Amino acid sequence: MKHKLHLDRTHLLEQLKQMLRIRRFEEKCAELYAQEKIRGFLHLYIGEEAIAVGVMSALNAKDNIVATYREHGHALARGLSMKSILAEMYGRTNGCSRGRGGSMHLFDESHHFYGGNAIVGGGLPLAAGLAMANKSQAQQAITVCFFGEGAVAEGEFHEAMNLAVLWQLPVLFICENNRYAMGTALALSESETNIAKKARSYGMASSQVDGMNVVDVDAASRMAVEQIRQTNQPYFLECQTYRFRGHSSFDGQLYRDKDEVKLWQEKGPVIRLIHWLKENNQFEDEELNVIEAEIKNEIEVAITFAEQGQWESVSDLCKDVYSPAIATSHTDKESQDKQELTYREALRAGIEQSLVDDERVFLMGEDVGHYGGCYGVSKGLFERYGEQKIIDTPLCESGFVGVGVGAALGGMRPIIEVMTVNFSLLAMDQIVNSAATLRHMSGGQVNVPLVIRMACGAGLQLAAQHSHSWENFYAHIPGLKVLSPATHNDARHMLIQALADPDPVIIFEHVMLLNTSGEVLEHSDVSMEQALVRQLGSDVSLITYGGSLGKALAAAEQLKALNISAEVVDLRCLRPLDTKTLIASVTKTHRAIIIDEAWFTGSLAGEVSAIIMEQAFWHLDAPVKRICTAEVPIPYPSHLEQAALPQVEQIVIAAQHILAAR
Ligand SMILES: Cc1ncc(C[n+]2csc(CCOP(=O)(O)OP(=O)(O)O)c2C)c(N)n1
Repeated sequence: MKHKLHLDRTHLLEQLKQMLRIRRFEEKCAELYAQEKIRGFLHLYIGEEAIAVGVMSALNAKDNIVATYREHGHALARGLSMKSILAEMYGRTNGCSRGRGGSMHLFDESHHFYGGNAIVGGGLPLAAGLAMANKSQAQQAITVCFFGEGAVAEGEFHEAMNLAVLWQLPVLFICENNRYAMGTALALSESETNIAKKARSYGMASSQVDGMNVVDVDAASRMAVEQIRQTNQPYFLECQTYRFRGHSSFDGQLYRDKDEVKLWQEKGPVIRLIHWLKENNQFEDEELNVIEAEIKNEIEVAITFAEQGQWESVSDLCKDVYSPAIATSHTDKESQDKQELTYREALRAGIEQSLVDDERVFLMGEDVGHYGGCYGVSKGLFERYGEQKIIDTPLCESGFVGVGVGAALGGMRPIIEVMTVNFSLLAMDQIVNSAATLRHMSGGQVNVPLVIRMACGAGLQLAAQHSHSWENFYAHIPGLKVLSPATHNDARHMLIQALADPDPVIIFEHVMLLNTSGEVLEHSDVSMEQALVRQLGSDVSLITYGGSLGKALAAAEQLKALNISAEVVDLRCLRPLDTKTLIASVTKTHRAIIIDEAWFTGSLAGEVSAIIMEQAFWHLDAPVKRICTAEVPIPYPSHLEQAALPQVEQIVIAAQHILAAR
């Protein structure tokens, strides 16, 4: 690759200073770690400084950065203050992530520094998503993503490479190839050790550079950044480097010998630049002393700042898990026009309204476009709204959900469709480790206004890999909101409410509802987080959600004939749970049956039951009963599938049973 070297003396002295800042800062961090002032893992960047310094000097203030857990150097070179970085490592509220992230999660939105990601490979789709947001909003910014060569073995690496080229995203991928992923040498983990070549196989422009030479990294980065800005195509730069210290604070370095380390240290980036400057009569020892003194002073100031920082009060423990509540408006049901729609049509109407109302909204997923959606929900939308708004993705759940997370971070309002809940397991990393945590890890600086819709539930004889109810997995996670629209009206309106929410929302759409018809209002009449009593009753509360609501209502009807008055509570929002409504019902009826299509063990029904025990025990006249799916992967034959699932008859028998002693 041809690139012009930037050999201006002032610039080189600045590069040297920036590398030395990182070096001396991290040497001090190692000491502070030994003194137990810094805890957790500590991954030092020493030896690799030329990369962060070289790359950052090629960027503009508006460009985005996504880094890894070895990111002190990136943060310093990007311009985050040393004080705020050290305070973060101390866990204090004056830290750059308000003390919530620590060494591995440095954030600073004002510098477009989107973390510190401790999931190897996890940052790549996210960076592609930020780049997508930049591109959609016609910003000139690019996104730079740093990662180690260990990430190259991860699926998210390959998914991100493909998507970045396919969608022409302005991302600069910087692979910091320091030859070891913890203790595993590159040759032991990759069949092809030329990493730049892998990127080329995706059709991405790529090159290798000596990552121990800041002048080369600087020049290569400038060339790459210029090319990205001109072409809007991604670029891949493999920087060959070496870390002089262990992987982290707990590394005995048994996998490499001392001579090898010594050899690399001799060609280290700092020493090398100093030698070159001296050989070319550009540098006096006195100048080095001045730089070192300035850095020493900066470090002392940073230590004082960190040590004087406050610990967050325990009363604020759960701060920044969710954004502050937003005001929502609702229209009284009685004053509205109604229409009859299928559940599928109601979902589509919700998507369509959000596309029309908000230009930041787009729908993305496998086969949502040309095919019309796996379950036909988005049929016709591609023709009406075009490929910028209805985006077909390759089969890469982690990749496109991660892109959605990044795009949401970058100001878009993505609706991501995952074909079924079973496939969402492939995207768990991005949902749980990224979407649900970013707000908290950044100390509330960023939020992820993302909606993920997915089909769930059994009944179509789709057997053990397409039929499950795993709402409880997601309802377990702080940082997510989980909705289960059981009615046509909720199918129509919940999506719009979810998009207005600043936090990530998962919506479960039960496949057995898609073809059913029901009443839909013009406007939403109730908050998405509120449980609703769908039928009033006085003898027993049937508590349920999603695909089981119809069964509970049918059971209530049959119970009427048996002189049992059943109240039906539709939870609607599974996280946060509206405990007030369900407890009010149980304290009135004194009996509860929970109907949940998940398996018994670890189900949401178990959670609701525990809440009732804790909050309404003395109001109960009978033990709480759960009706869940049998503990078997959903079988294919219809009679076995139905035998596994909660049925109306079971609810009726259970109600009779617990009311027998009345
Ligand atoms: C998905 C995932 N798997 C495993 C780990 C544990 N882990 C942390 S760092 C690391 C090595 C990564 O090496 P590399 O990507 O080359 O980056 P480097 O540490 O050398 O900078 C491993 C295995 C992790 N954090 N994330």
